[in-house]
Amino acid sequence: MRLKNQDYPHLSYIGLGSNLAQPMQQIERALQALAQLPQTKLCQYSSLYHSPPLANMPQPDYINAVAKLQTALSPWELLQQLQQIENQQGRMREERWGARTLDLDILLYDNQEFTDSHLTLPHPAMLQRAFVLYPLYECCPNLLFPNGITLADTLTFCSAGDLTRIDYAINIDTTA
Ligand code: A4P
Ligand code: MG
Repeated sequence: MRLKNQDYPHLSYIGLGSNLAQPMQQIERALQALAQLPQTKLCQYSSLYHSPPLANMPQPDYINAVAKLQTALSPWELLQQLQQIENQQGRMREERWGARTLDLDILLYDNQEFTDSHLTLPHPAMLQRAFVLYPLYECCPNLLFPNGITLADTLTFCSAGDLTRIDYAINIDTTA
């Protein structure tokens, strides 16, 4: 049965990152997996972006992107589904901030603001990260954060630095 828009009442933005095992293909595969999630519609996704690792950590450069979802899953159900996709793509958790085949973070879920033992929303470091904010801007230039600050204003304090947009066409059906 084809679901209607009102069957996916929540809006969420997901940050995707990879710096191992063909990162561009990892992100493409992850977007395909997001498009197949239950009770969820992949509405939009950004271009891919290249940047060096945070704090000059000794690991390969990253590819990042952002996806916009509408979903009927709760934030915890969504996190569980994202972790399953990370595991399917060979994610190992050896050290915090270590190199990874795939990292999927829930950046925003509606206007929810909370911390519990599994989740912090919005994602705590997103406002300082060019590799999150610039792709997010592509998906939603008018975005307002739960604290009332606009994404556009936030970007004026976050230089793009070494972030570069990649000319790589991904083609995933977002109309299903
Ligand atoms: N968790 C809490 N809140 C959330 C949320 N909003 N979304 C918990 C997702 N998970 C959330 O995550 C550890 C725990 O955080 C999870 O079990 C979940 O319950 P993890 O993905 O297993 O570990 P991690 O990836 O090491 O932590 P995190 O916080 O995702 O890492 P970061 O902060 O994303 O840093 N440089 C560039 N250029 N690009 C990058 O993408 N990424 C990192 C990783 C470092 N440097 C980078 C990049
Ligand atoms: Mg993560």
